[in-house]
Amino acid sequence: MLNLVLFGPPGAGKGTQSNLLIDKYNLVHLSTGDILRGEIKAGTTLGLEAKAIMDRGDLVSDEIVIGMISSKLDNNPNSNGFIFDGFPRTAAQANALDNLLSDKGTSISAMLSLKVEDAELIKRLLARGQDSGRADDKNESIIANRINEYNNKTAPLKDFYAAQKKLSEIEGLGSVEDIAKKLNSVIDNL
Ligand code: B4P
Repeated sequence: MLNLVLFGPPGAGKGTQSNLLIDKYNLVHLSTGDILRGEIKAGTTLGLEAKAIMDRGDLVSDEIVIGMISSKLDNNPNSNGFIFDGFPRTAAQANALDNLLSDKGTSISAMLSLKVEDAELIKRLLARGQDSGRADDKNESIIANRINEYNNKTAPLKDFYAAQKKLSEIEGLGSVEDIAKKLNSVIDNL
């Protein structure tokens, strides 16, 4: 199985690149952000709980997102592999993911980490906020909080995967196509 963690700060291009990779490598796309936004749209109890947290730019609880990923893995028993987009975001989530995959006799193949400077992230997210309607993209102080959450709780996970010799860092500035080529070349050499 090919199991990829697509990693990077908010706005780095994780969702954008995941959409290209799922077609090329025939993988199942698991985006915790998309799943949570789906729950909000459907008006579920979980969605109501997550909405206020996401609108502030904070991270949703580990318990909720780990439960979501666990059930999605169970629902796709015959997949070629998965792209984890926006998950894991904390040490607890990374440990839980290793355990869930090991229970299924598989593991993470690689973490692909997109590197983009803060000024570009803010520019991209504010631009998306103008037409996406996403509350967390509209306001610069909420975007700053998301970047802060990433630096404090999520960026340290690079060390977790580097220790397993699974980390590849990729420059995330440039055209979507050029970045996709760089990701493809790392994946093809795994
Ligand atoms: P996510 O949905 O994961 O959103 P994101 O970090 O903003 O990244 P996204 O994938 O959407 O953006 P992309 O970089 O592709 O998270 C939202 C919230 O959900 C979190 O703040 C948190 O509250 C919650 N959450 C999600 N997962 C969680 C977890 N595991 N634990 C706890 N909480 C969780 O693209 C951004 C923009 O850049 C787009 O407009 C795109 O068109 C543009 N872009 C992409 N590539 C570009 C390029 N090369 N050049 C120019 N623009 C580009």
